[in-house]
Amino acid sequence: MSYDLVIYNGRIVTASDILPSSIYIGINNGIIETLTTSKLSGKREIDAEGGYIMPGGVDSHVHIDQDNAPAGDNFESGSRSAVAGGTTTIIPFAIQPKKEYDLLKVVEEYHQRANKHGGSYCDYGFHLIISEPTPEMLEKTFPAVCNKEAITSVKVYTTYPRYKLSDEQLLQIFLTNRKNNVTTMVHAENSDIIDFINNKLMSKKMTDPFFHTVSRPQLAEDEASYRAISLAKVIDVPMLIVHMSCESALDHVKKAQTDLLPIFAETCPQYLFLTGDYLKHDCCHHSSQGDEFQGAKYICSPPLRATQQDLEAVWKNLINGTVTVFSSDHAPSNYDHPLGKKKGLVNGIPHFKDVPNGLPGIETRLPLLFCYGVEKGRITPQKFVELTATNPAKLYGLSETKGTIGVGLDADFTIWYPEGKMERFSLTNDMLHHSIDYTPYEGMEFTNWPRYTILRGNVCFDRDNGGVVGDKVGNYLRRKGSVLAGSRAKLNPIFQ
Ligand code: DUC
Ligand code: ZN
Ligand code: ZN
Repeated sequence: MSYDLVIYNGRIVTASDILPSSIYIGINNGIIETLTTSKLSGKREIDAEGGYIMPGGVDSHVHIDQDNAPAGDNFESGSRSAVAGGTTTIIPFAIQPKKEYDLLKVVEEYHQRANKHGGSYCDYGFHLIISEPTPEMLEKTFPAVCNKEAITSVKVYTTYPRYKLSDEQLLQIFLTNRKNNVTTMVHAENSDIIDFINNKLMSKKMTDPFFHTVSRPQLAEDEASYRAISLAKVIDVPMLIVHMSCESALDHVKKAQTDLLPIFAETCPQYLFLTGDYLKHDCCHHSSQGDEFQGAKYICSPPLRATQQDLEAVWKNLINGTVTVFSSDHAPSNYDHPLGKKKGLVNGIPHFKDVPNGLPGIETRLPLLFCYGVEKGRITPQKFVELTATNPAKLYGLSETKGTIGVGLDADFTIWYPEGKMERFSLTNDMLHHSIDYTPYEGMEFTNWPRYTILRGNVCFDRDNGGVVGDKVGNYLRRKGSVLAGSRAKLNPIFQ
């Protein structure tokens, strides 16, 4: 029997095991049909030459074609960059604009955005962002859209005037999500602390990009994380705190997990690799000296933390199991663009508050963690797979098709170079496939990179033979409920 694609001579990695390189993977119609030690033949055969064969990356937190980032990536460039970095599934956000209560219309709009330039290079789903919950909407339109679109996760904010919800609204959302088997993602930063400090900074004309880090202290994340956990505990509902950046906030998650609460944590590359120094105008990493606004390139929220010890604390929580998923939080804006980062520079005066928030990182997420985590011996290949593919697939209801390597699952793979095969290099932005004019990781050294990315049996990235070679064949993913949280005790009758 001949397969559409056969992959062999690589070490298959799952979240639990590394299999011997004698195994052949037989793929037909985009599905893994066989894993066997018998030799297989296929229309196309890929010799992994001893390199790791991992499940395609699942990036469960990316921002694409959002209104608040008009100088960011669209689905074409964002998904192209994803596959060039080993990611085969992304979950961007569909955002409820204020005063729009027809959530079906909201999601329809994002479907149109996804299809605008001929579709996506990788598979994708949507999380909903709820910015204005009304009782009517939560009772009727919300379950309707979750059902129709098979959406099983919602992000909410404790900060930003445009998105911020009160504690009572958060409880309402938690309860609604529990009833609809939807996972809640929370952006946890105390808004009043931030506003208070911001006003002080403004009055003292301390508006350089660096003051962004001062305006959002660790305590703001710490307090809001603890509060979000407390509110989720009232309802006994699964919750993930997104983009966690500091030890004290992660300690709250760790304690909740020890108490067997269904509380999960996400962190992102920027909180492992970058400190607040990058926001300083005289930072030695800035490419063109003399441009004093370049720190704006590193404005994201929560902000980059101050010290190397802060980064180490996040690494520690990634290794010890507190962190559940490692996402990019790809939220890019071009730097040299009037609606991009430079929106915060008016008549030569910097205003960090007006700089669009977020960093590009969809393509560098996996290579960074592979090179500096796996290859440096800080995490095992299995842990890498768990954080970057298996757990996000389980948490967001994709594990019947994505996130691991097994018979019957989608044939999504990232194949890495075997040791010593790839020439190490220093990253420059022109190597990347996003439509952004910088990378925060410029100049960093990479000892490996995805050699092939394969989506449902189609090679979509072949680094040595054409780069992005796939078509925009990405499918919209209908998702199931999370399988990470397990079942909950009966809902408190007063909440029925
Ligand atoms: N939250 C995100 O999730 N991404 C970018 C900025 C933000 O506040
Ligand atoms: Zn956020
Ligand atoms: Zn984000």
